[in-house]
Amino acid sequence: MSIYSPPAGWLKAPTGPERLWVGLALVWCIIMSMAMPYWHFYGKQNSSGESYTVSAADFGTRVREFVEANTVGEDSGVPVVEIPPGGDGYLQARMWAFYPVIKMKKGQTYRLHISSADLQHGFSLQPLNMNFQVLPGYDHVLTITPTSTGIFPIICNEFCGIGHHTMTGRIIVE
Ligand SMILES: [Cu+2]
Repeated sequence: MSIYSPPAGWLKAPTGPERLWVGLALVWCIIMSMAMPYWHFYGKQNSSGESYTVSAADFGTRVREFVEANTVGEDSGVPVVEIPPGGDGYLQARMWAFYPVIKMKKGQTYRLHISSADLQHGFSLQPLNMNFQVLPGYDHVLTITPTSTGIFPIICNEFCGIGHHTMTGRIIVE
């Protein structure tokens, strides 16, 4: 409650250019609101909505087994691990790296499990602008079918400490 009331009749309906700008902003709000459900169905870049509870230690074990069984190379000291087509891959986010480097083949479908070993991180796949949260205690499963080849950097987009800006990973699609 303000100290003084405004004079009676202070509120005037917008006229002229103000009316035009308010109208344009309203139309744009409606377009952007409709873009959300549109992109959900036609964008094909959504989370598959699958997630499970997992302890950081258990997820670490799955990552280790996945790396031991499927390593095909090395990239700056990090193992490059190929997911068997139609199979499950494991990616662990931790301060301040994504482990391991994931390799996939174009046109094949994969289940990529993502979790964090410590605190909240973000999974942002460039340049596709696919963004997911990576949380400790949750195994978030993304069903992925790569449609183009190349090296796709992963960057962490949740501030996670002093090394956050160096936290990157890679998905290689052949
Ligand atoms: Cu991070």
